[in-house]
Amino acid sequence: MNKNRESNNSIPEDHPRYQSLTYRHKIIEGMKNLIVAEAGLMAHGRGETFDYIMGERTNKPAKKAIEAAIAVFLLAKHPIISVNGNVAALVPDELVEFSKVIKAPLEINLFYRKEGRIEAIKRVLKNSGAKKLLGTKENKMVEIEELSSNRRKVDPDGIKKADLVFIPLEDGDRTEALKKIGKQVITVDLNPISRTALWADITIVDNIIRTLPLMIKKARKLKELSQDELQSILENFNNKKNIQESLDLIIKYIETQKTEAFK
Ligand code: PTJ
Repeated sequence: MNKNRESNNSIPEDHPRYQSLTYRHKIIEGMKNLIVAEAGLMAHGRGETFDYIMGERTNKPAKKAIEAAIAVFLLAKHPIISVNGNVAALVPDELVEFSKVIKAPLEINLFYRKEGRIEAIKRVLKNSGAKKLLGTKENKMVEIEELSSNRRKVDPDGIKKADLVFIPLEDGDRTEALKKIGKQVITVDLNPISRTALWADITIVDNIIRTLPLMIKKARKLKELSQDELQSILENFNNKKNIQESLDLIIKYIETQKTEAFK
């Protein structure tokens, strides 16, 4: 194989940051196709920064949070997966597969409701094999009063009636609102001190591109467990402590880089 072969997005496959640049390209393409909001580019950049200072790998606290998250999913009566533009652009196949394995529907829920975005996201998820999508019929939507952003518009058969809402890569105020109306919340957020990360019941501090495949694997495994066994996973999980462990890893990584990077 020609080591310098370029893929169709002009990124040489032997580039040391090939994977990161490929996902960056997906976000850019997604923005051109209306899947991703303009602000989604900045959100992605912020995520990259946190990923960088955690060594760009799924750390132990993230693995613990993934296990707890799957236990919560399997114990929930009406779980739902909320999909925004960035997630749809980065991991559409994995979203659809996870939805099938964990038996939770996908609901498109956007902060920036620009004309054509719902259709664009619907298209990408259908191409990945989604059969049923919630949040796509404007005249059917109801509102969550506690929320003033566009995210207040939800599907009555999805987020509205859910007891558990999975909100990966989320902006500030929704987690707080969802908690106030009694929902359980799971998030994936590379920023361990974002408002969403701090308010969620389970915070997976990791990159969604690594997390979702691991969640699918874990779901297949934990499906075999009894309700009591799932409960005991939760009893041994402390979200606050887990976030603090992620922060410790960042501190440790930077401390190490302080010497390693200059060798
Ligand atoms: O598609 P829309 O209209 O619903 O809008 C989606 C965005 C992401 C633009 C919107 O929700 C937003 O502005 O979000 P924020 O406030 O930028 O927060 C997104 C969070 O996700 C930040 O804390 C980022 O660090 C984090 N993040 C970004 N990329 C990743 C990530 N976390 C995990 N994996 C990533 N790949």
